[in-house]
Amino acid sequence: MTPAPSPTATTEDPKRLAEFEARIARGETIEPKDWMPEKYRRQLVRMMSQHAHSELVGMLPEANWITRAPSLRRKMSLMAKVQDEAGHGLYIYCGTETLGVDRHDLTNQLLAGTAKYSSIFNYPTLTWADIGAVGWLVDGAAIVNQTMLAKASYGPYARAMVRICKEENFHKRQGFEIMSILSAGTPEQHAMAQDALDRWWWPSLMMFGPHDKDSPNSDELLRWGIKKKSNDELRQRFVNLTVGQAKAINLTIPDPGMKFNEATKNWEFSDINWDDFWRVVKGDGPCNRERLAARRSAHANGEWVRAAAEAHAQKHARKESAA
Ligand code: BYC
Repeated sequence: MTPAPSPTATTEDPKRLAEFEARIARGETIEPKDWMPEKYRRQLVRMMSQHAHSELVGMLPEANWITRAPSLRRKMSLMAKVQDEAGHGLYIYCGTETLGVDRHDLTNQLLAGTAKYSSIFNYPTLTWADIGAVGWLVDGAAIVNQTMLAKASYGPYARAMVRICKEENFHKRQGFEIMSILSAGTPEQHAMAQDALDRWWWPSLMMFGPHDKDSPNSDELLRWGIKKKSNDELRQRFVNLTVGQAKAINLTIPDPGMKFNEATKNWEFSDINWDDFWRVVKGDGPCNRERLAARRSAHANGEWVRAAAEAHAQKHARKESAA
C-alpha cells in the first residue's frame, strides 16, 4: 500500500512523492541520480555534514595524547585511530557531494562556526584514561548509532557506515582494553579509570540527541528511513550494552539511581542535564572555542597543500589538452 504523503513535504509533486515514499516503504535504497524530495536531500546534507564535521573535530581530543601515549604500541594504535577518523570524515564529505553540495562550502560553514558537530568533542581529555573512555564510550555510542545508519535509505551514506562501523569496532576495543588494564592496575590507575568514566558517561548519553519528544527532525528522518531507530531507543540500547561492560571491568556507572526493569529488560537511568547539553551545542562548552581555533589553524596551515594540489591538477589538465 502506498503511504500517505508526508505533511511536511506538501510543496513536492504529490505523485512523485508518493512513488518515492512507496520505494522507501519497500525498503529500496535511494541512489544519487534518483528523484528525491528536496527536504529529504536537505535533511541528508544537514545530518551528513554534521557527521563529517564531527569526525574531523573528533580527532582533536585524541590527538592531544599521541605524543604522551604510555608505550609505542599505544601510540601506534592511537595514531591509527585518529587517522581513521580523518578517513571517515572524507567518506562522508564525498557522500554529501553526491547530493550536489561542495565540501568546501561545508568546511567554510564549520570554520565560520555556523555548522554543528557532535557535542561530545567539546570536552577535554585530561588523563590517559580519557583516551580509554573515549574509545569505549564515544566509539561505543557511535557504533550503536551508526549500525542503524548502515541501513539508512540513502545508499552512499549507508555504504560509508558499513566500513566506518568496522573501524569503530577496533576503536572501541582499544578503548575498552585501556580501561580494563587501568581498572585492574594500582589503586591510582583504577581511580583514574573511574574518574574518566564519571566525566564521559553523561556526555556520551547526550550524543544520541534530545529526547524524541524534543527532536524536531526525527519524525521526518524516521519516515524517510534515514534513521531506523529514534534517539531514545538508541540511547537505551547503548545503556543496556554498557552496564554489563562496566561491571566486567569493575567500574561503576556514575548514576546511583540506575535500576533494572525486569518487565522491559531495560536499565532505567536518571535524567540527563539537558541545559548542559544545549549550552554545549550552542557553542559554550568547555572546549568549543579551542576546537574551532584548532580547526581554523589546521585549515590555514594546510593552504599550501591545497594550492600545490590545485597547481598540479592545472598542469596535468594543460598537458592532457596539449596531447
Ligand atoms: N551534538 O532533531 P534532532 C563519531 C542537534 S562522530 C550536537 O534530534 P537529529 C566519532 C541536531 O543536529 C559522532 N548537536 O537531530 C568521531 C539538531 O540541530 P539542527 C557524530 C546535536 O539529526 C570521532 C538539534 O540538535 N555522529 O561517532 O534528528 C571519534 C535537534 O536534534 C546533537 C553523527 O553525527 C549532539 N549530540 O538527531 C569517535 C551520526 N544531538 O541540525 C566517534 C549521525 C542533536 O536541526 N547523526 N543535535 O540545527 C545522527 O544520528 C543524528 O543527527 C543525531 C541527532 C542523533 C546526532
